[in-house]
Amino acid sequence: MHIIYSPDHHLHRGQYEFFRGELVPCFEKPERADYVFKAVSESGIGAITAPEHFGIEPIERVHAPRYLRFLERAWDSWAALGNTKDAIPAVWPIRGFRSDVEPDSFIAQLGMYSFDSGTPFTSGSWRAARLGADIALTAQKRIAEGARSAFALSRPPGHHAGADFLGGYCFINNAAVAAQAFIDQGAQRVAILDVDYHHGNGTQSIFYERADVLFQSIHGDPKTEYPFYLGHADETGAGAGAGFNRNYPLPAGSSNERWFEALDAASTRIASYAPDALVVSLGVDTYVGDPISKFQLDRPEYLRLGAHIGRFGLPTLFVLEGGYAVEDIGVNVAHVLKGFRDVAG
Ligand code: SP5
Ligand code: ZN
Repeated sequence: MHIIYSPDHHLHRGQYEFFRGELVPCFEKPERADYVFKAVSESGIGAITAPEHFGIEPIERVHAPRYLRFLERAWDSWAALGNTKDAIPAVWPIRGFRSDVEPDSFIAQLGMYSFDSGTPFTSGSWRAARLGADIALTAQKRIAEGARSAFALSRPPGHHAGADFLGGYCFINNAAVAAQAFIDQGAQRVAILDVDYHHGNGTQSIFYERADVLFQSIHGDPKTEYPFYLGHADETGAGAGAGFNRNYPLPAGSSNERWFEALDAASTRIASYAPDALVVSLGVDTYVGDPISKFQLDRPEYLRLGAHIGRFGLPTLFVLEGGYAVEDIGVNVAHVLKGFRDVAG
C-alpha cells in the first residue's frame, strides 16, 4: 500500500473552538496525524512518500473558484484587521439573507463560507489544506498508475467541506477531489464510503445530483449528532443523482454489531454499483474511546472493517478524516489498513 504523508500538516494548528459557550482546545490537532504516521511506520504496511503538487485546477473541479480565492486570501485579510488569533466566524447568512452578493467585509465573507464556529482558520490553514489535497491526489495517482490501494495520511480532514463552504474542521474536501480526479481520468463510476462518525455532508452535497459518484455514509443520527442538519435516511439523491446517495444514520451509543449491519447494507449497494474505484473517507471517531463521538467500536473491529473493505476487490483509496482519541487513532487506522492488506495483498 502506498502511504502519502507530509509533516507540514503542522502548518494548521487551531488553538480553540467554540463549545457550549466557551472556547475549548481544538480536538483536531497535529498530534493526531503524528500518531497515525508513527503507527503506520511501525506497522510496515507500505512505503511512506511525500506528495507531488497538482496546482489548483483539480481542486476547482469540486470547489467554487470564489470560495478558493477567499481561502487563499483569508489569513491576510484577517491579519489586516489587526488580528493575531485564529479567525472564527460569528455571523452567518441563514434563511432569508442573501449569499449571492459577495460582501466586502472579511467577517461577513467568513460567515458566508462557513457553517460552524468550530473550525478556526489559522495562518497556515490554507497551505496545509492545499497540501492535504495534494496528498489525496498523489494517492489517487498511484492507484491510477495501477496500485491496488493507497492511503492519504493528511489533515485537516475534508468530508464536511462543500463546494463553497468550510466547517467541521474541514476546508478542502480531499475525498471529493480524489473521486473527481478518477472521473476526469476516465472512470465511469466511483463509490465513496464514508465511515467517519459524522455525516459527510460536504461530500454528499457535492455529488448529490450526480450518478457517476455513489456516496454512502454511516454516521450518528443527525437528529442528535453533529453536523445535525443533513444525513437522514431519506436523502437518496436528486435529478440524475436519484438513487446514488445513501445514508445509514445510527443512534448514538450504537454497538459493533449494529454498525456492521449498516456496513453490510452499504456493501450490497457498492457491489450492485460496480464502481471502477472506491474512496474511503476513513474517520476512526467511531471508536469507543473517542472524546466527541458516541459509537462503541472496539479495537479489533478496525481490523474487521479493513478486511471487509478488502473483500470488495476494488482499487481503494483511503483518506484520513476524523478521530480524536489522539493516542488510539494511530493504532485504529493502522488496523484498518492491515485488515485490508491481509485480504487484498
Ligand atoms: C472531521 C470530523 O470528524 N469533524 C467533526 C467536527 C465536530 N465538531 C463539533 C464538535 C463538538 C464537540 N463536542 C465535545 C464534547 C466534549 N465532551
Ligand atoms: Zn468525524
